[in-house]
Amino acid sequence: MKSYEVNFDGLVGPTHNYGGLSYGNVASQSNSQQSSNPKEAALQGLAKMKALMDMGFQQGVLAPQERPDVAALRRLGFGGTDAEVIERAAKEAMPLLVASCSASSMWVANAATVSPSADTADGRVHFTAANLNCKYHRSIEHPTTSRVLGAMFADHKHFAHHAALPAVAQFGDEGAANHTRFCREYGEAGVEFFVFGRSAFDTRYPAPQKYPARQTLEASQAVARLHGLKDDGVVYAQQNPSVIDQGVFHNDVIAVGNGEVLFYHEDAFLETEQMLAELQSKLAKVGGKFQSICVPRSAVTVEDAVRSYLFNSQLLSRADGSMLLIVPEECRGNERVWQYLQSLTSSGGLIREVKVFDLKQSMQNGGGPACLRLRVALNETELAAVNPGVIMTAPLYGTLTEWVNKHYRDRMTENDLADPQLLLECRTALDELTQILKLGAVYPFQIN
Ligand code: SUG
Repeated sequence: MKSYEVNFDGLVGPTHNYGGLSYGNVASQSNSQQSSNPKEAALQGLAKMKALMDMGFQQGVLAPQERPDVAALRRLGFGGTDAEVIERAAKEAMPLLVASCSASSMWVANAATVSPSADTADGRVHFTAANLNCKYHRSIEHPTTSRVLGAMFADHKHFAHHAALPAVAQFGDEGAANHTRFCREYGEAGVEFFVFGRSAFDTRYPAPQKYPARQTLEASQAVARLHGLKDDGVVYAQQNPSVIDQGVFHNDVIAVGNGEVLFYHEDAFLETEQMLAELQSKLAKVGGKFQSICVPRSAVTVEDAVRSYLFNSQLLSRADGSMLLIVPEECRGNERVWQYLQSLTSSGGLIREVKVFDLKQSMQNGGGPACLRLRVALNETELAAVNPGVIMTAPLYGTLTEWVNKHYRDRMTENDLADPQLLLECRTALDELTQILKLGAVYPFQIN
């Protein structure tokens, strides 16, 4: 049976703004308070989806969340009508209003961890929504994420959904941003690679000194258990704490994998040799031939990687077996990174082509091409069981572009978030979107 990696990209929501909310994420901190352009952000994301679809890849779309999140503000004690809740929050606790307005759900690599059916004990595709509890503005995403994923992958015969892990730092889980899967074919059993930043219970693992390590070993292990993965099909590795302290807040800022290939920076991990050997031997047990491409620090520094997002790229398999790298424009803007990419594609190796995308609006908050997509490996039968409303087609691209042009503002600053009109605009837009994507009622304002 045929199988695919389907990329579901997060549609940027109408409140996209630069709130400076993510300590440890260099771009988020350095662009704090700049004015954003939500319309441009959404159109840039849609253009990437359309381009991948046009190249023949399977592409889907994941809906944004309801923002401002009035229900979240109510839980923090702001009362009255919806307009009064926003007004009070703006007056008394602007940072909380900003957090409740973040469009951060666009980075759907953090929405969930997904294990394909070939790896799981019950032969279903498993999803665990990420609790994202390192940052308040992200910790409020998972209930709606679960409803949206449930509406997209509704058929329980093929899809199993798990609620987010306990919402405490010991089980900090950032989803697929710290998870990669190696396999020969997408539909065959593979090896799932979980990368963590620290251990919550075992003091032998070193932790970063400056910035938080968002993902714990214990969270990764819990997800592997929930999904029914075999010990032989899992490898755990620790991120190098010193790169977290340089702004590598997720592993997908320093490494990316696809098929049998891991593309990574020399400084990305601890115990790298041991980790590569384990990946090699476990992949061999399912018939695969593990390959790794290490980018030396002499060619690209960690700082270059963080600024250019070289590793936050999409590594895609083409029909002829070669691979294509989708990188952000910022890679072309960095001389060393661009030079490295030229030498990589001309070396006769597996990665033959680099395609550049302008995702500046998302990049300024620390979200590159890989952050914007959730990979779901599906066989033909499973793909047919996905809600067809969320699969990208030329007409859907046209409809969504029109929808963005009709509803989105082209400028947003902190002051705009307090505008009660914004809430109405967003709800009108999202109500229409659930009809376009055939999701049913998934947002708090549609349910309560
Ligand atoms: O969690 N930025 C996101 C970026 C997530 C990137 N995702 C992956 N690497 N997979 C984060 O730090 C910034 C929001 C703000 O500051 O307005 C933010 O949440």
